[in-house]
This record gives sequence, C-alpha cells and structure tokens, in this order.
Amino acid sequence: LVGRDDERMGLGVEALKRAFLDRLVYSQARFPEVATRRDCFQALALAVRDRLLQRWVQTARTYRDKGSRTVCYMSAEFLIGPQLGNNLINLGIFDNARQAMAELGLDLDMLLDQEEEPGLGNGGLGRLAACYLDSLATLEIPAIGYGIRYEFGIFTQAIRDGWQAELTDKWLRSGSPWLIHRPNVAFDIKIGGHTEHQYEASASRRLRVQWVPAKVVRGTAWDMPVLGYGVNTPNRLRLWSAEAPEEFDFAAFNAGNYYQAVDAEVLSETLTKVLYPNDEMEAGQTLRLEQQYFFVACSLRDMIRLQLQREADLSRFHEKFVVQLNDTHPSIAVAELMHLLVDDYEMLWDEAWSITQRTFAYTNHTLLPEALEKWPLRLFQKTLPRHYEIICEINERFLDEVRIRFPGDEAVLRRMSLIDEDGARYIRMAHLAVVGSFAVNGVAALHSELVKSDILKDFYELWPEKFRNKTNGVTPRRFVLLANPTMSQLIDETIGKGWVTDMMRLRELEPYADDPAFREKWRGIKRGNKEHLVREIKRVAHADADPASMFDVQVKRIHEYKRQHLNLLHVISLYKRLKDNPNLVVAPRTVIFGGKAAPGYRMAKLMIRLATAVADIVGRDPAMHGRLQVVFFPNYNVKSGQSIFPAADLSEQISLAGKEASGTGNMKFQMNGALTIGTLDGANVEILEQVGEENFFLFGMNTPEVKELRRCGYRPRDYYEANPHLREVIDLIGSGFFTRGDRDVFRPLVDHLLNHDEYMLLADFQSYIDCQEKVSEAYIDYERWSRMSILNVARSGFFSSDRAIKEYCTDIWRVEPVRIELTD
Ligand code: 26Q
Repeated sequence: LVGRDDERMGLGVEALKRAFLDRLVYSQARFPEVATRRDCFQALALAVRDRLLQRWVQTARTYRDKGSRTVCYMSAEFLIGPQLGNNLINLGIFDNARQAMAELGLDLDMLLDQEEEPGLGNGGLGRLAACYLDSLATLEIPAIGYGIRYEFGIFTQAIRDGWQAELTDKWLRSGSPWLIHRPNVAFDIKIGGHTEHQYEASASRRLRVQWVPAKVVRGTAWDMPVLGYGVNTPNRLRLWSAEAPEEFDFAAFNAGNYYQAVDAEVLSETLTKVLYPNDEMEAGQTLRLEQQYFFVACSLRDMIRLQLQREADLSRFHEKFVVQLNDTHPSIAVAELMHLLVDDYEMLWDEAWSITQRTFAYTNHTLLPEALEKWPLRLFQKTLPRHYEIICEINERFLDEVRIRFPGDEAVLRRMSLIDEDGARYIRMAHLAVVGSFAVNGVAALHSELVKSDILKDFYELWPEKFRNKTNGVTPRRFVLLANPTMSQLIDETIGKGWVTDMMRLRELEPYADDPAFREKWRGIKRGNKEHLVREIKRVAHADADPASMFDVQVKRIHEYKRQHLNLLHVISLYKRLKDNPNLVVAPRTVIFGGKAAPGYRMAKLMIRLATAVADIVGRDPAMHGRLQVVFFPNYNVKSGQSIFPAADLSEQISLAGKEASGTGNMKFQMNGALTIGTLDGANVEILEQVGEENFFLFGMNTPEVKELRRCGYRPRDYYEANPHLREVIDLIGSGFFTRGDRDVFRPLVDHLLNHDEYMLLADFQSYIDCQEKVSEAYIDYERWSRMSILNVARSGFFSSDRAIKEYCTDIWRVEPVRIELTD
C-alpha cells in the first residue's frame, strides 16, 4: 500500500519542504507568494498528518491481525490542546521542521501559533484523558479514546471591566486538519419514548422488550490520530458527532448568558453542539444526559461491531475490550451494554451481567459529595425509559446481595441503593458505576483513601477487592519537552536523552543541584522562560511584568474550594505591610492568576473580579513598583499553560485539605522547576513525599484537623476577631478600597467568609501568611532556591503519565504492548 520510498514518508528537511509546498498547492490551492499564515499552518499540518496516517494504517492492520485486547477510554472530555507541535515532537522531526520552514522563509513558532486549540474539556479531568492517550500510544498499548466532537468547546474567556465575559469557541471555523470524518461509521441512537413488553409465542415464552423512541439521532465518527513518542503507534481518538436535525429544547438550556450568546438557530440543530462549561454536577439538564447517552451508545455499538468482525458472538467481549469510565459521565454505559446484550443480542440476564461487570472499570475524580452525578428520576425515565427499567432490575438484584451481607440494616439499603429516595428521587450514577465495574479507583493516594472511608464507604465494606489507587500523571512530552525546550536541552546535555520516556532517570540530576555552574545555567533558563511569559502577558493582559521578580502562579479553574481568594488575602496582606513599612525586606513578586469560572457560578466570577480589582489598585500604586504586582492572565488553556508552567517560580496548590482529588497542574509546575506552596491535599501529599519537606512549602490544616474543626463547630468570625492583621485585610476588601468606594461589589464574598467560610480560609490564613514569609526568604537566597528547584525537577519522575498508565495496564486492564513495525 505505502512503502518506505513513498514521497509522503520522508522526515528529512528536504522531504518536509517538498511535502509542505505540495500540500500548499494541492490541498490549499495556494502558491507561496499569496499564502496566508493560516494556509501555511494548514499545509504543514497536512504534511505532518500524511506521516501519521501512514503509521496509522499499519497500526490498525496489526491490531486487527493480532486480535489485540484493547483499552477503551470513555470520557465526555478530551482536552487535547494544539496538536502540531506535539506531533512534530513525537515524530522526532521538530528541529527538521523548524529548519525546513526557515529555508522557506517561515518561522515555525509563528506557524504553531496559528493553531486553534481544541478545547474539548473543562479542566483537569479532560486534560488527564489527553495525557493518558499520549502515554498509551507511547507505551504501544492498543487503545481507543471515545468521546464527543463538540462543535463549540470550552468558552473563550475575555476580561471586560474586570469581569469574566464568555465568548463562543469556534475551533472548527476553518476545519481541523487532524480530524478525519468517517461518514460510514454511523449509528442511529434512540432517545425518549416508551417501552413495550411482550412474551414470545414460542415454548420459552421469553420476555421481549421493545423500546419505541420519541426521536432518533444519527452519530458519525470523527477520528484523530494520537501518535506515541518515538514509536510507530498512532492510536485512535474517536469522537462522535450528532447529525439528525432535531428540535432544540430551549427550556432546558437557559441557564445563563453564555447560552444566550450562542446562536439560537445553530443550537437547535444538534446534540453535540456545545460542551457544558461547568466542571461540577448541575442536575436537571436533559441535553447533557442525552450527550452522555449518545456518545456511549455509539461507542459500545462500535466495539460490538469490531468484536463481531473477529468472533461469532459476544461471549468473549470482556476478554477483547476493557472500558475505563472517566468519572460517571459515561457510566450509563453499564445499563446500555445490558440493553444491547439482553434486548438486541438476546442474551440471558446473568450472562450479560457477568460480561458487563468484567468489562468496566470506574475512576472517581471528586471528593465533594454534592458533585457526585445524579439525575432526577422523572427526567431520566423520560429520556431513557428502557435504561430506567434496566437500572431498577440491577438495583433489585444488587440490594438482595446487600441484604445478605448486612441483614436487617434498612439504613444501609437506603444509602447504597442506585436510587436516592430521600425527598426528590434521583438516579445515583456513581453507585451504578461501582456496581457495574470490577475496579474502582481514586486519582491520588489520599483521595483513594477518602473514597474508601467517606464517599463510597459502604461499597468498600461490601467489595474491598474492587478498590485501588492510581495517582494521576502528566505527559512530559507536551509539558516538558515541547513547553520547555531550553531546560530539556540542558537535561539532555547533562544526563542524556532517555529521561523523556523514563522519567525516574531525572534522579541523575540530583548531584548537579550542588554544582554552582549548573545552577547558574538553570537560573538563566528560568529567566529566559520568564522573559517569554512577560511578552505574552504584555500581549494578552497589556501589563508590564518584571522578570527579575518571583513569578508566583495559580492557574486552574476558579472554585471556592481551590481558594484563589486565600491567595488574594495574602496579596492584600503583603500590600498592606509594604505600605506600612516601605523598608520591609521581601522578595519582589509578580502574582499571576489564570482560570475560567463556570458561567453560572456567581462566587467564582466574583473571585475573578477581586483578582482584577486588586491587580488594578496594586498596579497603579507607584510604591509597589518593583516590589509587588498582580496579573490576571485571561483565557488560561492548554496553549497558554505551555508558556506559564516553564516560567513559574512558585506553584500555588492551596485547596482546603480533603477537597482536591489530585490536581495535575501541581505536577506540571514541579516538572518545570517551580517550588510548591501547598496544603496536604490531593497529589500534593505525594509531591511532598518525593521532594522532601525541605523542598516544599507546607502550610495549613490536614484532613483530620479539618474534620475535627468542623465537628466542633467552625466559627470563622472568631479568627477575624482574634487576628488584627486578618481583620485589616478583610476590612480593606469590604471598605470599597479596591472598587472606587463601592462597598457593595464584594459584600457577598466578605459576608460569606465571615459567616460561613465553608472552605476555612480564615482558619488557614495565618499559617499561609507565615509560610509565604518563608518562601520570600528562600527566594532571596537564590543559590538555595536554585538548588531546591533542581531537586524538584530531579524528583518529578513519579508524576509522568507513563508511570500512571503502566499501573493501570498491570493492575486493572491486563493489557500488553503491541509493537508496530513499519514494513514496505
Ligand atoms: C457533570 C455533570 C453535568 C455537567 C458537568 C459535569 C462535570 C464536568 C466536568 C463534572 C465534573 C467535571 C470535571 C471534573 C474535574 O476536572 N475534576 C478534576 O479531575 C482531575 C483529574 O483527576 C483532578 O486532578 C482534580 O483534582 C479534579 O478536580
């Protein structure tokens, strides 16, 4: 079909130049003199895509011939970010591409900058799925990512008058060179309607159930190749797009201004138009449930089709496929597989259930009980009438098992039921996922313990063998090699190249922490990265930042539990102390914030307003010049993250202990030489364990202390009254000082802190301020800081997503690598 001597295979500079010019003419219909930057990006992307597809065909053929066991990673979100740079890195042709473009008078960085970011996710959970696809391919594991091709990804954030404004994300405006449409991979998916029950006339008089839908939506596949680093394995990311023109339910979709901003006509067309921008559960949105069901139904039909190509029936389905459920968003798959096996393939319930339970594994990503996904029973029944019946059947059989294990315990039955019957009735998706899966995992050591002791305690007592931990990881290809080329090169020169796929080898950097010449180079690299970020800050936030100051960074979704406002309390405290004592010796700081707030989350939007208000006042004060500055970096996303992580000195990971399941930004900062100031929460606990307490700034209560304080009755106002400095800081916010005398703007925030303070900022305030004082002292001693920074990178290997994926492979999926050879 295609061979080594194929024109489209060449990876050298000359071949890339020819391929680029070829694609410019034959795909873009442009001659070089009139080509726009966009044309040039498309041409290079298509030239690179040719090289991926060649390998892809070979991979697909190998998997088919070998009948390889395949991991299906099901996720409503894949926050993959720009693809060109990563594909060049993974193909090993980044430098050749740069040279080829330079010889044609083009700058590769300019071309990379043209790519629209596919923002098909909210934050951590979606980005984790993308890192895992990178590692699966790099480790040569047969895998498919199944998800949704949203036409509009996460909104673009603009800052207007200091407030967040949401703009629609039209990432497909000029098409994506990476997506390949497969209109003949299509399934018709039923939604709504009712069921009809009939006994067969035959001797068995078997019950047959017919689902008569209210509407049918057609799903078609769009595939994106995901190439591994230094291997010939591109795996498949298969995203489903809805095609049937259906009336749009406006009543269910009027949650806020963001939706109104989206063109109503376009919206009414389809199911897969828009990603829901809340990274938390919000009950009662029919379209969201339809999205989840739609992509799961398409994906399972796709897997069944593949299995029936290989074998005569579905009895060994679970041997050929394992499905990882990325949180409960795809957990309706448990009921859907039962529906397909029992209703369509006429399997007996017990055999179908045995296959189902051996197919699924479930990852939990939250510790907030209110964030566990649940659907109002009536809404669920209306949308998925057959699945409602199946869930009732699963529930009855399950509760029989619970009765045997806990005789006479009515309370435990109520707690564990798949249906919440206290007050308004709901379907509990986490319970469905646990009952239907053979493995359940949390995403950091502490989180997995809390899953067992708190949120899924009863299930742990029933089935302790199902529960595991898989601490998250991030891909060093994107977040180190691509994002931080200068540091990567220094590491290459120092310990050789193998570290990119064997991150524990970074330990070999440890001796260089004591080498003054190495430390000097290390500082030079950080300085260069900061100067790059300074230019970005100028471009997007129109502010001048000082690269000599400490870059103190908190980038992540805006949430009260993540406590960006605790960071702001420190900024205001520092501002006050500098005003009161101009001779105070502290490290100059630039405090950088970035992150989106869910459009309907008022307090989160107010936190953004507080950050921009403080940035404004501090920025206008000449006394703060060269001492303190605050920047809100708009529209934090994967692409801007790649400029931010390498430039950070200090990583803020300050959630209330017991609330952040893991965090993954914390790992990206560490890999780029930032030191962490953080609580004992999520994966911070393991970062601290890896780097040692002398290389980590720890503050605040731990999880048992938080529980104890809550048990005793937490009264935030006591802290306010007992601590004059805290009082000063809070009063300054309340006084209208940051809002030209308007005392109303931040009143909800101040009132909330003084009267409720669910996330206990006031309890952790003094500990945080004292810890920031230690940070400042350490930064001034720049030889010490460099040493700590180097040791942080040297000890970051554990947080590679390769380590995480290897653990999933051996402990949950039982899959083996399949080597892909390129033959002629
Ligand atoms: C659910 C139902 C309806 C609408 C929206 C949602 C929804 C969407 C996205 C619920 C949650 C999310 C995203 C959650 C998330 O990103 N969680 C983060 O996952 C990371 C990866 O494991 C962890 O590191 C973070 O600690 C966790 O907060």
